[in-house]
Amino acid sequence: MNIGIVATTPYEDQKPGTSGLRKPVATVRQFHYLENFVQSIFDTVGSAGQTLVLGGDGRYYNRQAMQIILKMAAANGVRRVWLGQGGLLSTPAVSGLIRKHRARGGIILSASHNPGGRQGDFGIKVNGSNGGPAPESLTDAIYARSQIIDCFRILDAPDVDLDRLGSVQLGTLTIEVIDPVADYAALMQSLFDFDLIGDLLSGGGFRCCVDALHAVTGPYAHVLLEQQLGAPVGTVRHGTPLEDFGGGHPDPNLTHARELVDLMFGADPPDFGAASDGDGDRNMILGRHCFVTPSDSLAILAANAHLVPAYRSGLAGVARSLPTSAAVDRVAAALGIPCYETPTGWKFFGNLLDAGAITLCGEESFGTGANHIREKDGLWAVLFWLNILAVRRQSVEQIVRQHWQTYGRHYYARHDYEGIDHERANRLIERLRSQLPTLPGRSFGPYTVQLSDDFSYQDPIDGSLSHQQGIRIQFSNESRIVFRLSGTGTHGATLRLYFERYEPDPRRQNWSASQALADLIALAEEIAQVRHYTERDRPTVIT
Ligand code: G16
Repeated sequence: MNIGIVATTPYEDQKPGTSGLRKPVATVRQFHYLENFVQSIFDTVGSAGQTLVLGGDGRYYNRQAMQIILKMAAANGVRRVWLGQGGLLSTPAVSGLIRKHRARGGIILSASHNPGGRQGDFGIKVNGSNGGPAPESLTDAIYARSQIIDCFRILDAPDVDLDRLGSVQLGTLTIEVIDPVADYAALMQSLFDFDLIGDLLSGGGFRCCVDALHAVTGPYAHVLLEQQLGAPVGTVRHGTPLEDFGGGHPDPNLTHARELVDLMFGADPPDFGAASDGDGDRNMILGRHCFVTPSDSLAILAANAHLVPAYRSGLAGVARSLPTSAAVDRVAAALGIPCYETPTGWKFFGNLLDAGAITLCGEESFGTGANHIREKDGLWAVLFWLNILAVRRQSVEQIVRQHWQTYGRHYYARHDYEGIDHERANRLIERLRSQLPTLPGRSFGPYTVQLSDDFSYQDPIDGSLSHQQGIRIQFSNESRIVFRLSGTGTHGATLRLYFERYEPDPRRQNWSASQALADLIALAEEIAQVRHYTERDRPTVIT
């Protein structure tokens, strides 16, 4: 088998965003586009003699891209690749495998919650040796390399059988094709009380529905919930991964997981409902006629962590991203543990987790996780909730309402304006930035601006600085509006507006979020002229 050294020319648009390189399939399939980026990864991390983990969410082009990457890994001197059978591995499973095998890192082929299929998106995420998303310093270096690349290395070899378990040799590279679920399932068993959850799920009185949205969590959920925990077959819906996610949008929120939402808000719903995204790192939690916001979910997990074997001895600390509500801050204060506020992006939790400064962390974007791996983890959150329900034997709604009574309710909503004009989106942000110094002290009805800035973060562990991470306008009555541009969209710009209002009085905790936040939503319009700049009269998605 010969190693080919193939001349190439750079593509300008290979800068990774919030979560790796994410592009339309048509872009990734351009001549040498994938090869250029993968060679830039190998050149930057130093691949010779290394062990890597390779997986993907099964979306269109997953298998073809796997073959190219394996042949390039062989030509670049990689020693061993742990590969999920069929090219499948969820993002949390990759993180766990990197840690288990002390690998140099991993490559995950996924555009996460973005649609798949021929017309959809494709993505390449790079993870480091701690199992977490590559920090900005590494993705910047990969990008810099991609801008000067002039050749890539690839082995001239037949395709690898991705479906047969066992070792395969590709030149000097050993490929271990493994069951994608087994190691992850063992890790979950080490964290949760499977006997207790099993009693709940198999007892007959409790009904549960997990919608895998035809994405990667299907095989994991079938094994964990139905085979190991004894939930009835049929508990997991849409559990077969499809290249186009069955034409759906694998994003677990109130808009895109519509079928599950209709079930949970319909007549005689199950007791518990959950969904995950394309690559299995996000989660949405529902009860009967009850949606748990991701911010509340994080706070409730933290407040109930002592009920779960892995966290029985307490939490070192917690962290949330800037736009996530401060619900978890109140739990941390009550527990007497630190709470960190980071920019959006899971990579910012990595140092805190590695240093042992935090145990749990989460984001408003349906991501929750802990120190067992270095990615957010959809099924872990589902099992955590089931463990709590199995101990407390209350409904999801009772648990949420009791939480609000104890800590107060953080009304919360996110408005997304997707596919808007880049230039207009930037102008909105620039205009807001120029207003920031003039806002503190100004009153808008009962809302007086206490603080307004463009969030900067200094990593408490390595001191690195990240600027312009989101514009926050904080009011004296503990309300907040945050504006930021998404780092994961692939068509035009996506503007996100986050609204939060704190209500400690249990008698005023029964409004809908849209009622409770109406004033703040109007205020955002007044301050930022959202309709004018987005040329839209309403958001594309509200969560
Ligand atoms: C990625 C990151 C998340 C982050 C999200 C934000 O999620 O892993 O940590 O919260 O992007 O996206 P945006 O910049 O669009 O608001 P994922 O699930 O797409 O990998």
